[in-house]
Amino acid sequence: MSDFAASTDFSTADFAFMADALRLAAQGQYSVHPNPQVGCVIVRDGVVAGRGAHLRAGEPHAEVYALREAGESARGATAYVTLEPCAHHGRTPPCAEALIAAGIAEVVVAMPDANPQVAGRGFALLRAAGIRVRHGLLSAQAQAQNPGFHRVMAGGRPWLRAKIALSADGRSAMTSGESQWITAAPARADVQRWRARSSAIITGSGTVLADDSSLNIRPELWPDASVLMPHPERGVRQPERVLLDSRARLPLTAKLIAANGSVRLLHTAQAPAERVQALAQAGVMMHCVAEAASDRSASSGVAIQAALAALTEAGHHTLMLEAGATLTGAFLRAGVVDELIVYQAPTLLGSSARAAVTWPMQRMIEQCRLIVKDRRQLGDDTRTMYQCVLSSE
Ligand code: AOF
Ligand code: ZN
Repeated sequence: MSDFAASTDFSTADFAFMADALRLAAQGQYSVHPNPQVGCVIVRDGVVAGRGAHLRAGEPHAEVYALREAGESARGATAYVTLEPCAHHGRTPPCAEALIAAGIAEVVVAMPDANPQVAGRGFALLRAAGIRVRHGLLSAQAQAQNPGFHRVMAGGRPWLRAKIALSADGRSAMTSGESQWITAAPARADVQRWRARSSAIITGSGTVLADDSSLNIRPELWPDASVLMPHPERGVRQPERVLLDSRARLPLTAKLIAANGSVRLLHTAQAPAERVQALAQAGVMMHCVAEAASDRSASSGVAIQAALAALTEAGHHTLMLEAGATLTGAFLRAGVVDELIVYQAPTLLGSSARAAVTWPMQRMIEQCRLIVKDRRQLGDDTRTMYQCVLSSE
């Protein structure tokens, strides 16, 4: 971590330039995973000389684009960056060195980078080169832009959003499991955006066997994709699809396998070796993880904590759960859901239809209260974003 305290002496102009850098960072929200969204603004004599955003892992960082645009004006200028400039040779060379080489006089940072490869080294490099460094400007906003990245880098678990779709009477599928479609096109387009903001989409074998869903991003369902996505002509980044399937029952003919993008299957020692081998040959990344200790049916047999550990190990920090009632209930009860996205449609599915979340409760004291973060209308459907207070840090 940084070895010096956050500053408090920021001017109105500092706030405005950092707000601009945060807006730039958001350009990477659909494309940058597994890297964080980062933005940079270079200001010389009160005038913006260069702006940059990190858009894709493996491509230049925000500072590099901003320095390129600033050219000679970078000499003696101030750089506003939403994350501590990196000090390591990763997929790209260190930004701290690039800022030094360009003759930047001052660097203002929103928040330190907890990535152990950076963690204070970026600040140290800059200061050793005689650059004035201040940090802590709009840090809460920068933190909220990459909650999963920051928590994983600090040794925590990925950020997890669970999505459910409900009828007006709170049901999410018929007894047969049939659930297509409850919500209409605007809500389904919104789901596409949440998928695109995730590094992986998790589902359970029950859902895939019932719906044969591909769970990938289809820009044709997403009318504003070309506006919101940088370089749409380069195609969308497909989040990894993750299947919790203890017995590796996924058919080789499943759309999940045929669709664009990679698939990871987490199974347990219960899975027959020949199924594991056949799926691996079909290109599915196979992982054997621990079995849930009790209540096996609740999580397809795969232990949720073990699944999250495997996904963290694989580099994921922002996950979306799109599963049936059993798996959604198991994740909620495990306290690992950070946000619950509920789409509700103006329709009644009747009293024999299924609940969205399997979580047997007997008494009012057991209820799981949620905090409403946002509620809006999407066509005739509503979307409510809930914060799960139960989620354990
Ligand atoms: C910055 N500016 O714009 C970003 C940073 O694999 P690499 O080389 O892309 O490095 C990724 C790491 O660099 C990432 O985990 C994070 O610590 C940092 N990201 N740093 O100075 C940027 N995107
Ligand atoms: Zn960098």
